[in-house]
Amino acid sequence: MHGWTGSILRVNLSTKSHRKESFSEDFARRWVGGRGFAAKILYDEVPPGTDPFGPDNKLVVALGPIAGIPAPNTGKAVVAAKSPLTGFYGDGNLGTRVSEQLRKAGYDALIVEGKADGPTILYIEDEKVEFLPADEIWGKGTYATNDHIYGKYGAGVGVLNIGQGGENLNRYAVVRSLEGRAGGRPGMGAVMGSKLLKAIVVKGTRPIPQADPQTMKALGFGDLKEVGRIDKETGWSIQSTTGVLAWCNEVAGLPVRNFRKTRHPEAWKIDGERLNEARIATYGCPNCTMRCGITIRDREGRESELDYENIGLLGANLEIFELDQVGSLNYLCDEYGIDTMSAGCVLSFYADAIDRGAARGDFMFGDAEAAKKLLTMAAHRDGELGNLLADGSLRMARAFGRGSEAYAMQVKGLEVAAYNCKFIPGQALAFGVAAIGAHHREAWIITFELKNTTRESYGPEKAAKVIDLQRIRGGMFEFIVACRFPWIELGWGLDNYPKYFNAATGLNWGLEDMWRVADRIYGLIKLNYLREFPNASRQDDYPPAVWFDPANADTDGPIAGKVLERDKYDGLLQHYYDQRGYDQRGIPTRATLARLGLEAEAAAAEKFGRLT
Ligand code: PTT
Ligand code: SF4
Repeated sequence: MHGWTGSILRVNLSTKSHRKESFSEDFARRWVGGRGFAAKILYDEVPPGTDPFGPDNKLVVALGPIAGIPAPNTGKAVVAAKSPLTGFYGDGNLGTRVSEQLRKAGYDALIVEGKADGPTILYIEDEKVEFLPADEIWGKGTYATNDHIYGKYGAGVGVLNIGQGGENLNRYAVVRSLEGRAGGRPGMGAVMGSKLLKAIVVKGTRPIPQADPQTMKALGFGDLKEVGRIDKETGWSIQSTTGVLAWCNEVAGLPVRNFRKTRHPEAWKIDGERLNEARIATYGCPNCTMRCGITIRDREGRESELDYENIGLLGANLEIFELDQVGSLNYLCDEYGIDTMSAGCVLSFYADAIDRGAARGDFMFGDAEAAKKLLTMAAHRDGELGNLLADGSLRMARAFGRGSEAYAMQVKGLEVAAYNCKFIPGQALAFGVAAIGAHHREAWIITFELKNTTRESYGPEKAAKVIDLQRIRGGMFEFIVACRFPWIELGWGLDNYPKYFNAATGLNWGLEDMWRVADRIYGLIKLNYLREFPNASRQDDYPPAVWFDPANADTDGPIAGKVLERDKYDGLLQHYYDQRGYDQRGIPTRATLARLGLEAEAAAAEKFGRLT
């Protein structure tokens, strides 16, 4: 077997033991890596009903056959576990040197099980595995933790770590890496915290196995250069992801005031142009020539890295239009290691609930100083309110009652990304059917939808496009493990990826082979969902109810008077199910499961939920 190391490192924190396990070629071809490995491992090893914060939950860090090798944007890793936010499979993808270092250490994945008896740093160097005390840094934020680890192990190691959010089991705590990156929105950082695992440090010294290293080298280095050239030519990284903010405002797709409004006259104050003017430094993941991380000075004078999602949800959605204040909120999320997106939605929901009389309190939209205090309380589970905020908007809505669930901006418990879909049916569907809850990672159909079809359409072409994008974004990039930005932002050809994959593995795959693996992974995550929620229904694939509410329609602008229509959305959802081969509840049928080669997994699911 080429391209894979063929080994997984299994570590048990309770017994302080570890084992190197090999996997078969069949496993490698069926699941490839990253999200594929993680979904399969968690399906087989974490039974339904497992407490996400208990020692039986497992944290998986998984890489793919091109992760870490010099080719465009391969410095990424998938972190996954049963999510404490959504109650089923959850994952995220973050830039980190772990991608290269873990593979150099001889592993394609790491499984962490059990619970340590005290704060721990897991140190991995090739065959050596150590469980080191982390008392010195427990209670500290991610920046201080990073400094400590850098100081101790040198800047070249791969690191994943958590802040106070993860330690205190905030349900949307993320995992952070040294490159100023964060991942695992559905609480992967809290799973680390529940295991008293403060950080994972990885160092590898061996070459990453490749079938054809010469071709890979020529191809990879040449293409890295070319991607960098295209980025310069197009100027994409001048504003990076934040270029989209002004557009969202123009097309009435920006989240403003807990998604009540879709545009704001002051949005220009926090857009990509302003961000670039305020830039003090640029950061990127390893193996990247289009570095997209833009940092600014925040209100307190600290360096804070901002992307579109962060500005959209901590800025516009809270009606905070001072960039340095948005930078401060973003800095706190990074320091505490909590997801900026869920944090933004949680605070906007709280302000909205107070406004509508469902909750008590004096927090108001636009109040940046109060928002800072609330983020700190949420990260530390400080008092009753801190506890409530740390549990995410769905649990808050259930506690508030009074119909507030309608405007808790989440699907399956995961808060929505910064696209206001009150009249964007295809993107609303993309949130509804995303594998792990309302993430934009899998199907970002909004630009296609607004530029190439009619906005009003609920036709099968939109369901088809969502599936295409899921195969590419939620599938291929998540299991070969590479950043999708060269493709989506610079138009770097998708055909390049099978080339890298084949040079690494010696196989002869095309894109169709990739889509088959992608569909299998989607099918498996659905089975995982069914096992955890045997009463799964199509209602679970609906976006927030407020997007269907005529009382929430814009009063002026391009979509004045318009909202999503429930019966039409249901039709669009049915197109999606029909094209995927799913039943009326959104669960793959037996015939589909057989086509995907998931017979054994289906048999395991049937003990818990019905298949049709
Ligand atoms: C991702 C989600 C995103 S997606 C953003 S901004 W984006 C937020 N970033 C956060 C942050 O920062 N700090 C923090 N405390 N919380 C944060 N939460 C949010 O997390 C990310 C880039 C971006 S920037 C995007 S779109 C692309 N995402 C990719 C992906 O998902 N897969 C892939 N193969 N390639 C991708 N390339 C791009 O990577 P989650 P990152 Mg993160 C600081 O992981 O859980 O999926 O949430 O990954 O390394 O920070 O890079 O406008
Ligand atoms: Fe990382 Fe951005 Fe480069 Fe992607 S484009 S690898 S997210 S720096």
